[in-house]
Amino acid sequence: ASANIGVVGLAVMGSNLARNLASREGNTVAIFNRSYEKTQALLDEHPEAGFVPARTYQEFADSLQKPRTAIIMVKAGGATDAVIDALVEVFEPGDIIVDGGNAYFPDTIRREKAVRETGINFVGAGISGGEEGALTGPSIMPGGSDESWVTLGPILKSIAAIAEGEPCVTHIGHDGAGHFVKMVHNGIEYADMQLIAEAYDLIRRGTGKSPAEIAEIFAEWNKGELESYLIEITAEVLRQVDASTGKPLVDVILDQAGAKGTGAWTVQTALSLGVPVSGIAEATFARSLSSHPEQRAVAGGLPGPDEEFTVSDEDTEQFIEDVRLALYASKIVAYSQGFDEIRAGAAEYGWNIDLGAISKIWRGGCIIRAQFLNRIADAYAATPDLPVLMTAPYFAEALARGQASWRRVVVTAAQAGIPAPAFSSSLSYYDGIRADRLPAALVQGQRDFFGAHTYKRIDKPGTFHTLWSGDRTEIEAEDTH
Ligand code: NBP
Repeated sequence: ASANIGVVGLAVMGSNLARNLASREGNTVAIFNRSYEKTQALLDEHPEAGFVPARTYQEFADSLQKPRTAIIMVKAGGATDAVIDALVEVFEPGDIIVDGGNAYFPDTIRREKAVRETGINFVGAGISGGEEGALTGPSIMPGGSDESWVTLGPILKSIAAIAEGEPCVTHIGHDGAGHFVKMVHNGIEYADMQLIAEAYDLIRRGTGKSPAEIAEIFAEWNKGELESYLIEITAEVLRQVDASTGKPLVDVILDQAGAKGTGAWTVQTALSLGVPVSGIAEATFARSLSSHPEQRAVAGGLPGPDEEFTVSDEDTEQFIEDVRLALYASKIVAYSQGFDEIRAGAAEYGWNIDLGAISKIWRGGCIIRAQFLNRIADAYAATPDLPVLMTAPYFAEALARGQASWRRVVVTAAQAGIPAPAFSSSLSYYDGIRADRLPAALVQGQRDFFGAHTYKRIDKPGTFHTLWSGDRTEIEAEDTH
């Protein structure tokens, strides 16, 4: 046995992760892929990596020093189960199996429980950063046992991205905690992307600026508080000219956004936890709306506003600044909601999650990396049990500074007939959560009327019901919610 770490699954993510591991001091990497061609190709292309190839799972296990550590990077779902079953056959108690794919966290909880019964450790680790990150340094979100982390921690720290001197990996919590946090990361990513897209759309349709001109605006924004990987790549995409038509590339790309499901998982999970992640939900639904050409074709005939929307030259600068501030405020809401979901998930599943540590490991390697995450880390450092992230002084100030602009942008979008679901739902969330009183009181009244669901009063304890179909007097009732 000559390898200290192994990788199973050598498609783009696995081969890049294997190369990343091999490039670090002291690592010898065993590699295995179901079909041997991929193993051979990786050996041929990267002789410098010193990989130890295996043709069978048994050979793979034999090539690993004990306790064995292997990272699985295969297609999420049935393929992951197949590989786990095969590894369990050839591994021994004390060995560690890591699933680095995009698993749905309930699957990870199930797998961890099943594998633990064999004495083998199982760690579900979210890995973000795409193929580039896998090769040069991803952000890694491992769950699993404390015992596994002792062995795995140093290895993962050696391959993770570095942000401000710290590796972008931390032990998130037990069993499915890592994949849960990776899921919410992706949900936040959906919201961030949709907000940027809405900002672009408003500026383009309001001012008539070209994609290349808007690219310059985003590049400028990237020097300030919005600085982030997603803003940076947005400028790159908007600058790109299509070789075959000479048009801006963004104008020839079909306007139907795809999704691999992690946004939907984030929203489904939030619904069952009762956490309003409205920004992420709207971003996910916006992709769905875009991807129904048959509906859009018939709905295209529905009327919009009578007047055409144009921002005058003299108002252009203010309008763009308004959009920037609306984007920043909505982004704060989206992150606040995402962290709320992690907090609720931790409570539900019994994970001891350090929210500040999560914001730190997202500063590098992953798709939502941004300066902004330092502010989130500061907020949780000051108040670890902060109930609503956006109420931290730094964010509350930013929202106060941006809210007039934010409101103008949402009004403008509505009047102009430009969809801005993430901007407007974020603003509604902000106004909802800060409201003294909500019309939920009326909803409770309605529920009591048709279903005797009862209500509580503001002026005395107890649970009450009005005899709606009788004489409409109020009685004390059992609490049925
Ligand atoms: P894919 O998701 O395309 O999976 C291909 C790999 O799965 C191949 O190695 C294939 O082997 C293997 N595989 C399959 Br399919 N069924 C198998 C089975 N029954 N037994 C053993 N191996 C099997 O690869 P990828 O795009 O590199 O992604 C790997 C993982 O990383 C996925 O879970 C994905 O969701 C995740 N991912 C993450 C990011 C990110 O940014 N974090 C990006 C992309 C992907 P074969 O060669 O024999 O067919």
